[in-house]
Amino acid sequence: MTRSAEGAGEVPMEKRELFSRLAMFPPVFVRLDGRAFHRLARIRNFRKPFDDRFSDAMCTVCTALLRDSGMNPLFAYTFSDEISLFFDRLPFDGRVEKIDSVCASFAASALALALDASAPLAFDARVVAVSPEAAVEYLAFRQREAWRNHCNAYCQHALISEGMTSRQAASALKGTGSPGMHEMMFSRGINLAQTPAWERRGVLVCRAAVEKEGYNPISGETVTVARREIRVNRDLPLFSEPDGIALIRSLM
Ligand code: DGT
Ligand code: MG
Ligand code: MG
Repeated sequence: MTRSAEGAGEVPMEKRELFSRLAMFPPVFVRLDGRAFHRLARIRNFRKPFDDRFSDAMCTVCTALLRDSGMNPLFAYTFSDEISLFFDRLPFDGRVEKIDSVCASFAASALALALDASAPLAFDARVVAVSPEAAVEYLAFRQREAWRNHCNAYCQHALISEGMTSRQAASALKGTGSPGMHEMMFSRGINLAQTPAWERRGVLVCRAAVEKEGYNPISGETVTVARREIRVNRDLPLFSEPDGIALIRSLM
């Protein structure tokens, strides 16, 4: 056998796994985003501008990530086709490739089940290094994106309903800021400040302490036990305002 045919003899195979040891320290967010979900939305006929069944399915994915994935993120924030997972401790010794790939593949299979999908779907994943302070800023940043996405989705839908193609609608809206979009929809009878909160501000999925009545078979008494339950909050404050900041801090 020639030297070039042996090839790998020069560099041991395990050394070719260039990124497998790349690791992060907590706290971090892992952000997942649906791959080409414009196509999924078209194929599955998602309601426009917002489909509460799709949002419910994304919340089901968040719940599964918190409860069943074994990775134990502290909470999840979701809007549109994205999910941000907050980790105060990292699984897999913080190894980025492993965290990203397991989060994304777990989310994809959970969403496929939730939507009863007949074709595979995928998420991409990235890690975002934060500090506790930067975590609050990060969530405010994603929530601003949720608001922009919300205004854009309503305006796009309105213009397309009036006869524009999606390309024409996108170019008509280019450079129109949120106030302009607000006025555009107001003149069509929709107040963008009064649409459902989950459409404007996204949804938080977190654990909350609850007290449950239990029965102690040894003493025969009814006792109160503290449990942690997963809660889906569709009525969020602004993460840039004091009550939103307090809510996030209470989770961390
Ligand atoms: P990507 O992320 O670069 O692979 O490509 P996309 O197509 O996933 O683009 P992205 O993530 O910027 O936008 C999310 C898409 O998902 C966008 O086309 C609208 C769609 N989508 C998300 N939520 C809803 C919904 O509630 N209703 C409808 N009709 N579409 C939605
Ligand atoms: Mg996407
Ligand atoms: Mg997206």
